[in-house]
Amino acid sequence: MASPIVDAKVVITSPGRNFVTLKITTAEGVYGLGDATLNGRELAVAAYLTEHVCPLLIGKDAHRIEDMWQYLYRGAYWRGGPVGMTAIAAVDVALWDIKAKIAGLPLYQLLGGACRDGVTVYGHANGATIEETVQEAIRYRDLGYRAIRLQSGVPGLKSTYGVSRDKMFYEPADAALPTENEWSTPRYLRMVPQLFKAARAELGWDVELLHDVHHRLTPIEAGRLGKDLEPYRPFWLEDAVTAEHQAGFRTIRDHTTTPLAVGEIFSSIWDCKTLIEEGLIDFIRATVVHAGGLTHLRRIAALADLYHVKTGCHGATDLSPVSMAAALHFGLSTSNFGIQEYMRHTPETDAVFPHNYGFEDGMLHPGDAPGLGVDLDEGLAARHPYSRAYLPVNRLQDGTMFNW
Ligand code: GCO
Ligand code: MG
Repeated sequence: MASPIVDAKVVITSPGRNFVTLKITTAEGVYGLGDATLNGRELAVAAYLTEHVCPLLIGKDAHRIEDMWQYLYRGAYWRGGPVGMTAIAAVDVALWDIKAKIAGLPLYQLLGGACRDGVTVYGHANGATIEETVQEAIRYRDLGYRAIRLQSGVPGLKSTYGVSRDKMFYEPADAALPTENEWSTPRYLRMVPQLFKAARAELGWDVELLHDVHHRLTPIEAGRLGKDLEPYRPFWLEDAVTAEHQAGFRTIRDHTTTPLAVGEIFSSIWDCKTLIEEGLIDFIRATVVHAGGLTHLRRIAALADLYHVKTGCHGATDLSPVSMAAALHFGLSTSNFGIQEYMRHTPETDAVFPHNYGFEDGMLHPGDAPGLGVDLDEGLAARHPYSRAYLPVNRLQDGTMFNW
C-alpha cells in the first residue's frame, strides 16, 4: 500500500519572524508539514531543500520514513551539520504527519501512545532588573506554569541575552543586521545567585526554576555558578559552556550537583553521544527540527534513557508551531521525557499556523486531530514575505568578540 509523493514545496513566511516550512503531498491528496527554520540562516535550508532534496522526493513512497531518512543522510555523502540535518528533519516530520493522517490518528499514537497526561513546559520570566524578573515569574506561576526560566538584565551592562521587550514573546533575531550585546562574566556571576535567592524568597519551593547561560562561561566559572546556585535547587543550568568543549562538562561536574542541560544547537546523536555515555549531562535539549526529525530524536532519547538522561527540547519562538506540535507528540510518548521549553508565538504566527495544541495547568497537549494537528494557511503566509533578520552578536566590554 504505497502513497507516492507527487509534490514537495518550500513555503517561506514572516508573520512577525521568519519560518521555512516544507509541504509534501501524496497522490491521494494527503499532505504533511515539516518545519525547516534555522534562525538567521533560513534561506540556506530553503535552498538545500528546493535545489537538492525536493527533486529526490517525487515518486517515492511517503510511508517509507526510515528508508527516506537513511537515503537523505547516507545518500548526501556530506553528513550532519545544522543545514543538512534541518532539511532532513523537515522531510521526516512531514512524512510522520502524512502517515498519521492516513492512519486517522494523532501522531503520538503511532509513537507508542501517551505515557503521561500532558507535556510539562517551562515559560520565560525575564526583566531588566531582578525585581522585574521576579514579578514576571509570579505572573507565570499565576498562569499555571510549574516551571519557569529566569533571565535578568545584568547591572552595568546595557543589554544582554534573554531579556525581551514583549514579555510573553522573546525574539532575539531582531534586526536586518546583527545588534551588538555586551558582556562581563564577573558582573553576571554576581547577579545570578541574587536572582535565584530573590525568586525563592517570593515564589517558595513548589515551582521549578531554570536558567540559561547561553554558552558564556568557562568550565571552572560554570562550576562556581552551579555551586553558588545549589542552595536554591535549580532544575537545570543550560548551555553553561560552549558544547564543542565536551570535556569541560566533567570539570563542571567535579564542582557542582546542579543539573546540566545542553544541546539546542546539536545536529545529531554524534554531538551528544560522549556527553550522555560519560554521564556529563542530565538533560538533552536536541530538537525535532535541528536534529534530524522525529526518527533521529527518538534514537537520541533511547540512548539518553540508558544513562538516566532526560529530554528537555528547545522550544523558542524560532521553532515554528509545526515543530512545537511534533515536540509535543514526542514528549507525550517518550518515557524519559523531562520537560519542554515553551515560548509562546505571536498571534500573527498562530494565525498562519492554526494548531490544535493547547496549554492547561502547566502542561501542553498536542490534541487528538489526525497527524500533527497543525496546518499552514498559505494565503495568509504569502501576505508576510521573508525579511532578513539576524541573531545578535556579543562583545566583552573591552570590545573583544565573544559568544552570543
Ligand atoms: C533558548 C535559546 C534561544 C536561542 C534561539 C536561537 O534556550 O530558548 O537559547 O533563545 O537563542 O532559539 O535561535
Ligand atoms: Mg538556550
